[in-house]
Amino acid sequence: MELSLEQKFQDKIDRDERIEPRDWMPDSYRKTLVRQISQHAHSELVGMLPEGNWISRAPSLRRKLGLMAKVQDEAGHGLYLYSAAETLGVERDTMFDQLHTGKAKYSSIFNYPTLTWADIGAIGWLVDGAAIMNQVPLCRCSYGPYARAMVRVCKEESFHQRQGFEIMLTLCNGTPEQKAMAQDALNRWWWPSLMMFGPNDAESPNTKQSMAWNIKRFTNDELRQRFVDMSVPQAALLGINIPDADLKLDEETGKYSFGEINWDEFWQVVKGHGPCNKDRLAARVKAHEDGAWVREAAMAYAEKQEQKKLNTIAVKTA
Ligand code: BYC
Repeated sequence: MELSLEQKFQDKIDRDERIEPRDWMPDSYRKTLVRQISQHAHSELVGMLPEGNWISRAPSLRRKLGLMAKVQDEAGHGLYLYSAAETLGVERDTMFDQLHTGKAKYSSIFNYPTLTWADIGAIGWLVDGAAIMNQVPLCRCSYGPYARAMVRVCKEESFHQRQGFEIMLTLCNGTPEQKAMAQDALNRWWWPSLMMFGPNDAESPNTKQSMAWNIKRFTNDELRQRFVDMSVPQAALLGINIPDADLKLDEETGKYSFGEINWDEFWQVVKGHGPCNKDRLAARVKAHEDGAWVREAAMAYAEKQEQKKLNTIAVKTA
């Protein structure tokens, strides 16, 4: 019996093989990937903003260079991810329009303010830490271009995470005021970092299908739990306290149980009503508009090169 295209596709997924851009795929698989990859790309771009505004205020030249390199890396991640999404047939300008008009989602985490230098440490340690936990499994995602992009992204993210932890360690080994600043940053970034993993599994409409397609390899709650288990000993090493009175080690499982996340806050932020949503979007739109001349110059240069090539061919064939 001839297998349907859908059956052949699912068999390939079940054999843990990669799907490539020219392979047949169900519309719903394509749509899910465009949704996830474009949201991920937007997160990288918007993610540059909370850190970018500390470049001019970094406490030393060395810190400034490190932070500048990190922010540039995030721009690169955005580019790999937009390119991966484009292989699914969606135009980059369409994705930008969706971001700039507020129709597209991006990670809730970037709608919180960066009030002190310690926030830059906390973002590297916790936000990049959460990003790696979520993204390492995506290196095994069934869609080839996304999985391959994630390999490089994860290498760079793990460097960012170490850089952030080192900033926290320096502050925690510094003056009492510096240690207090690190504690304050942990207090403000802990819960939003847990929210990055998305709603609880019971409230996550996309997880089941994304796992059946090998896009996601673990559920939101599984990854969140791993993140908590990884971070608790790191906070102990820093000598600062995780702001959760319900955090408790289960001796039998070796896992930490933790308090209830404020899901109302999460959905408010996702729906555009977080502390910085409006500022982030305005800054992003301004950056896009200010960069118009660069895109125009690049297009003019590409057209000139193309014309030169055509002229050379014309001369050769004359
Ligand atoms: N913020 O059914 P669910 C980074 C949405 S790290 C906003 O569980 P899914 C970086 C979700 O989109 C951050 N929205 O969805 C780090 C869905 O809405 P739609 C980016 C969220 O897709 C350092 C609805 O809630 N990382 O880039 O199965 C520096 C229901 O959720 C959030 C990625 O994007 C949230 N936190 O799972 C710079 C990783 N959580 O689309 C940059 C790739 C959920 O149905 N993405 N929503 O309207 C993923 O792994 C998955 O998409 C998620 C959500 C785990 C995030």
